[in-house]
Amino acid sequence: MGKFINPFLPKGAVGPLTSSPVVRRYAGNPLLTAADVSFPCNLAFNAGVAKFRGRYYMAFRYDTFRDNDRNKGLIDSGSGLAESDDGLHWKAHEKPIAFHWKGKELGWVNDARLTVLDDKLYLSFCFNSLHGERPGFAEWKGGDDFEVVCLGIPAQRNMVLCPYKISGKYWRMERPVTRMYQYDIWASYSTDLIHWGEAELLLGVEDVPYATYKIGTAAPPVETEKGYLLFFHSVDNDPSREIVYPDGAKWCSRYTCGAVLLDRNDPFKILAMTRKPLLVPETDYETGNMELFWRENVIFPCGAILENETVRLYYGAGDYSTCMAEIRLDELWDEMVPYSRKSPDATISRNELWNGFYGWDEEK
Ligand code: BMA
Repeated sequence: MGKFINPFLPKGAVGPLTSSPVVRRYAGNPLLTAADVSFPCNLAFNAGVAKFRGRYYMAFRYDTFRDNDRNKGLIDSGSGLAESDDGLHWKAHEKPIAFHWKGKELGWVNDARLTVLDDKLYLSFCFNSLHGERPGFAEWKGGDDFEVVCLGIPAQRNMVLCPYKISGKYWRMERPVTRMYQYDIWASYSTDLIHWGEAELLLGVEDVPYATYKIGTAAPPVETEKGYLLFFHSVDNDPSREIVYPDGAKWCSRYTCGAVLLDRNDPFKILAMTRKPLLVPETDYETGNMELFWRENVIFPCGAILENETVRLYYGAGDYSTCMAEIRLDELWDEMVPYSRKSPDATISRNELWNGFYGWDEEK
């Protein structure tokens, strides 16, 4: 029997990172800030984006501070729609989105991803309930109204409905809060969008060299001739980066972005991965400004649109604004190396468990 090497042992600090030269930030960044929104809010970021029936739609997250003062904390968060003819110039709707669920309206619904599926526009989200953060997705009914289709159980963010079927089944990604401090990407299938199952691990933190803490689906996967292209966010923590905010909160995370290529017929099979991050917080609108930003060193992509062999990646910057960067597909392929997941699935045999999981393995 081969020796089991525990892939989950904590990693050391990742150290300095830089964005890949194949990523070109849009010169007009940021695309959207709270100043472009007419209803009260202070931050407009983490926006899902999709092209639906020839028009571009964006569902951005808005956050509102008590008395417009970041030092007094948040009193509201939600989502708003914006529309565009070209994906660059956006006009925000005058009202926030209303999420209807069984006769009530859900609150604090944010971090939207937009998915076009069966010629309908769906919005995947996370919302706060009295029993913790719950994910779900909703169908657009026109205007600012979305009808919730399905909710997940708590302790999850980054549920993302996929825009394609695999062997006739719908699929979605999820990101449960697992193993204390490492949060991985999972996926599951459904035949009716309501009942979900056959869940398995899609990508683990241990697979991403620049993640030490958590990863999550960024945008709904993009179909290419080589397979499904899945962008993910990746978080590493480093105490040497610690920022202490005026309210005493501490922050030492950095959010970067990478990508994996998934097999078209079996998305659980990873064909290739960017072993270095594509996008790393570097510009002043990403690395931060204590007066302006909510969180420094964050880029959080939620939308990817492929047009003319170029991906437009829409991302939240500094938990403050919505930005965009472009990546040409041919250049992206050069950044990706063949890869298969370290841990084939999230199970462990009895032998492996006793030999390695609790840290007794001699190769530790
Ligand atoms: C994550 C989410 C995102 C946010 C990020 C950085 O946990 O809450 O909405 O952009 O943290 O603060």
